[in-house]
Amino acid sequence: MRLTTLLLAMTLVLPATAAIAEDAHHRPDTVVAQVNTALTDGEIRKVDKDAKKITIKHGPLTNLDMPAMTMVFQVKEPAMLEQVKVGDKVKFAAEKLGGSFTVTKIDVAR
Ligand SMILES: [Cu+2]
Repeated sequence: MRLTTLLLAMTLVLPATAAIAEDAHHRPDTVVAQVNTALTDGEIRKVDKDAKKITIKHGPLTNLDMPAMTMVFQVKEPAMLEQVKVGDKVKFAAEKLGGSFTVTKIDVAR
């Protein structure tokens, strides 16, 4: 009788506990995904195809903990240098790859 009561109690409690754990587990993932995919506003100041570098006046980069500034970035794909020209307003993402600040995604804002 006691065992039956215990099993019944577990059956009732476990699904609720699992649901809470699932919820708590998924929330941080969602936040990380939003930070990683967030694009920052920028304006192209210089494109150096030989050095595969690009100078961008950018807004705050929250994932890199960086305030707004003008700086030089590496580019992940050389083709990115063909997509933009000086003066273009862009939306871009940057990460620190191999110790260098690198543009990983860039779109011209239209
Ligand atoms: Cu910067």
